[in-house]
Amino acid sequence: MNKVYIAVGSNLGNREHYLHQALERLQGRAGIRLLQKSSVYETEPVGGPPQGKYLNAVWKIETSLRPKPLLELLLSVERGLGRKRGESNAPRTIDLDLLAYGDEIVEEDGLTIPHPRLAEREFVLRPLAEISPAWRHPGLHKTACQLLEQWLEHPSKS
Ligand code: PH2
Ligand code: MG
Ligand code: MG
Repeated sequence: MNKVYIAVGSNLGNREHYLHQALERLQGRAGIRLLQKSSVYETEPVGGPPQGKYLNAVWKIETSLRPKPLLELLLSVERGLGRKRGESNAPRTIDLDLLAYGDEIVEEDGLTIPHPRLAEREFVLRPLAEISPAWRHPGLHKTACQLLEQWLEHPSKS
């Protein structure tokens, strides 16, 4: 079984409802088990057009699905919850990003793991460091805690 981190975000409509529904739908699938979830953080939007605040969280799951089928599942849950794809960084009902998959490094078309902007995003690093401070980024060789400290010393806004 593989340990996977998923970053979730919502800033459109009933945000709590979308987070809750996304978790229900993922947990309802064979081959997925929730191990841990972070607190829910309300965060200022980073990038994109003017838009409302986000709710963000990170979930740790255990899964038998390989990265590509897991990504397809995340995208199908997003679609099922009314996610429309258009302009990048536009407001969304739900965003489910595959942050990390065990300590694998994956670079395929449409899929980069760990998530390429993980270390630049406070809204990801805070919930990740809350549940797994000692998790180590397999490419940057730093823990979630160290990445958050690094971000706080040199905040980036991407
Ligand atoms: N997601 C983005 C862009 N900006 N800002 C916040 N606060 N939270 C997000 O989840 C987020 C964002 C692209 O996926
Ligand atoms: Mg995202
Ligand atoms: Mg996404």
